[in-house]
Amino acid sequence: VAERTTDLREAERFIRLFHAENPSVGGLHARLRDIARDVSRYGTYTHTYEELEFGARVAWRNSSRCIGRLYWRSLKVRDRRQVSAAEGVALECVAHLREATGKGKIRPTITVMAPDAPSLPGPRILNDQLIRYAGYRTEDGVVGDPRNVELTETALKMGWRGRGGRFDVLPVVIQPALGEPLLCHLPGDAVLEVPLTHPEYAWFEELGLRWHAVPAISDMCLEIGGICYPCAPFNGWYMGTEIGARNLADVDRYDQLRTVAERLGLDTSTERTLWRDHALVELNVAVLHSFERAGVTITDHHTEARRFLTHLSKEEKAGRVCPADWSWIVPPLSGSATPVFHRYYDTRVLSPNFVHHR
Ligand code: HEM
Ligand code: NRG
Repeated sequence: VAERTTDLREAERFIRLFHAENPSVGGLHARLRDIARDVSRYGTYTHTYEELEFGARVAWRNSSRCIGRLYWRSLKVRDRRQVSAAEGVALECVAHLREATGKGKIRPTITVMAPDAPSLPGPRILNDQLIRYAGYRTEDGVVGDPRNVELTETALKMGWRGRGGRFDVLPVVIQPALGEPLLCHLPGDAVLEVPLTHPEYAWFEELGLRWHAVPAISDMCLEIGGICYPCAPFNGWYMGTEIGARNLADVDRYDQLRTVAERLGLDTSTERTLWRDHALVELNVAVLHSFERAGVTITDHHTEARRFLTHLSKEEKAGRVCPADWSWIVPPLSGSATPVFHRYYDTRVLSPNFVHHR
C-alpha cells in the first residue's frame, strides 16, 4: 500500500528465519544493521535474490489452503522486480506462461514484479488468474464462465472484442502505478488447452468442454518481511477436482451436471438416484483422462491427499508448524474417501504468505 513504510520488526523476523534455515549464508547481524538503516532512511529495504527466492518458497509452504505443498522447495522464482510499467508486466506474463507450461510438463513458477514502495505502489493485475474464460451476459443467461462476467465487461469497455464463445480466453488487464490500464492479449502459444474426452463415452467430446492447462493466480500479494509484492503471478498444476467438481460443475459456473447426467441416461426426476454424484464422477474421470492423454501434468485428489499428509509429517520432523485450512484442503469430491478428511489442522497464520488484498 502506498505511503506506508516497511515494518522493521517484520523485516527482522523474516531475516532471522532466512538465516536460521540457511545457516551457511552468514552475516546475520550485518544484514540486520543494513536493513534498519535502509528502513529509517528510505522507509523500506530490498531483498537479496536469495531472500526473495526463499521468501516466495516459504510463502507457498505457509499457504494453508494449498494441498500441493509437498514440492514447495522446487518453486522456480523469476526475479523481475525491475518491471513496473504495464508493457513490461504484459511481456513477463506471456513469458511466465510459456516457461511454466513447458509443452505440458508444468513447472511451478512465480514471477515477482515491482513491490509496493512508500513513494509508489507496485503494478497490479486485475484478472484473478492469467488465463480466464470470458462470461457474456445474454438474454438466455451467461455464455461462458459466469465468474468472469465483470472482468469481461471491463475488457469489452477497454476495446477488447470478444467472440461470444463459451471458452474465449480473456486479455490480461494490467493496472500500472501511474498511467492508464493496459490490455494484454495472450498469444495462442502461451495458452495450452485440453479438450475433454471420456475414456468410455464417445459422446462426451460433443459436449465441447475444455479447460486450460495452467492455473496461474495473479491477484494475490506475496508478502515477505514486511514488503508487499502485489504483482507476483504464480502457478502449479491442477488437481482434477478443481475443474471437474467445481469449474465445470458448480451451478454458478459451467453447471454441467444435468447435461452429463442426461447423456448418461440417468433418471434425473428424483435426487434419490444420485444422478448428480454419478455425473460428477464421470466428469472428473474425463478431466483426468484428457489431461493425461494430452501429456499435461495433473494430479488426482486421492494421490494429492496422501502426498499432503507426507508433507505434514516431513514438516513436523523438521520442527515446523504446518498450518492448514480443513475447508480448503478437503477435496470437493469424495472428501471422506481421502485421508485429509479425518483429522484437524493447525490454523495459525504464518509469514511469508500470499494474501488477498482485493
Ligand atoms: C490453493 C493445489 C501449487 C499456492 C490450492 C488449491 C488446490 C491447490 C487444490 C485449492 C483451490 C481451490 O479450492 O480453489 C495445488 C497443486 C499444486 C499447487 C496441485 C501443484 C504444484 C501451488 C503453488 C503455489 C500455491 C506453486 C504458490 C507458489 C496456493 C494458494 C492457494 C492455493 C495461495 C489459495 C488460493 C486462494 O486463497 O484463492 N492449491 N497447488 N499452490 N495454492 Fe496451491
Ligand atoms: N481453483 C482454481 C485454482 C486455484 C489454485 N489451484 C492450483 N494452484 N492448483 C481453478 O482455476 O480451478 N496452483 O498454483 O497450482
